[in-house]
Amino acid sequence: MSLANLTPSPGFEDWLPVEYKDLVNEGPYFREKKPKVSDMGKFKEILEEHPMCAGCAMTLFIRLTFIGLPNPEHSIIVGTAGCGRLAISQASIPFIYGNYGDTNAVASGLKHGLDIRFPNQPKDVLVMAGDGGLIDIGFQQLMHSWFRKEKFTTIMLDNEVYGNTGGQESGMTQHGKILKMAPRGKTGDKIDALGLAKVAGVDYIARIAPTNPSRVARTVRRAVLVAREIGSAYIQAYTSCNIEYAIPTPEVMQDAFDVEKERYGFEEIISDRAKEYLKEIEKKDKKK
Ligand SMILES: Cc1ncc(C[n+]2csc(CCOP(=O)(O)OP(=O)(O)O)c2C)c(N)n1
Ligand code: SF4
Repeated sequence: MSLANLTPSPGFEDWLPVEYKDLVNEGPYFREKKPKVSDMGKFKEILEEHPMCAGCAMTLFIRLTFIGLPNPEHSIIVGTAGCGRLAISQASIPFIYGNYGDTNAVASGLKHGLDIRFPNQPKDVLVMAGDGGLIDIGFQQLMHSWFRKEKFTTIMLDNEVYGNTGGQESGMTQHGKILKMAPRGKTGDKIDALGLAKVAGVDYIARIAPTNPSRVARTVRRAVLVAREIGSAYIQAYTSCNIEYAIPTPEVMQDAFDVEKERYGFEEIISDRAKEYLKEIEKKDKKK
């Protein structure tokens, strides 16, 4: 979506809601200098309202993702069934609803189509889906998109449960966890999705919890830039489900800090060619 698409025709402006006008005038589209996380609250965000549970960490992570996009006006998100799409689909960025499990195949086709249709304008494709949608039902397509080195970013919203359907265990649930619909406790281990990404040759891999907003935005930016030029990118984000894990809303952030410290520390695994590329870009950014 370009700013030109969003800008209202003359005379029509008076009839539009103030939020819409704010987005066109103050939002992060086409600004010479992108707004920073520390400016949140001072500019119109791409996502502001959503119907997800109060205090859900996933929505915080999604908001930060949108701020981190290097080129929101030329980004497209592919999502699917699961909690995250409730917010992602409310954002003013094109959203494609893939069938559950199909996201990475849809994104592969979409990315190739966009490259043909817009040879002179890079379009950033991102998959944002839950752990169930990616590591269980979408596993085959996830892995094959990585093996094919498809140039898009996959973000796993890892709440370690099927949140949207009431608490079934997923491949990313920890061993032994008792959930509403896993009353005997999970028997298998949490799948090492980072390890799988590494084996598949993904060029940019990161594990992150939403404890440091600027780091989330920077990680998203790095992933998208690598996917634009080099190869696949994967971000695995701890985005707790306060409902299924019975985390009181005021303690959601404390839980994120605790889990980060225990087992979800920030980690980046970057291929040599992606490192070189990021070094160049970040050098140019600093000069600017
Ligand atoms: C093919 C298919 N199977 C099952 C479902 C039902 N379904 C909808 S959301 C969901 C679970 C979502 O869990 P996850 O992907 O982890 O996302 P979360 O809701 O936890 O964010 C399931 C099984 C579906 N929509 N389509
Ligand atoms: S069910 Fe869990 S993951 Fe889904 S919106 Fe509610 S708190 Fe967030």
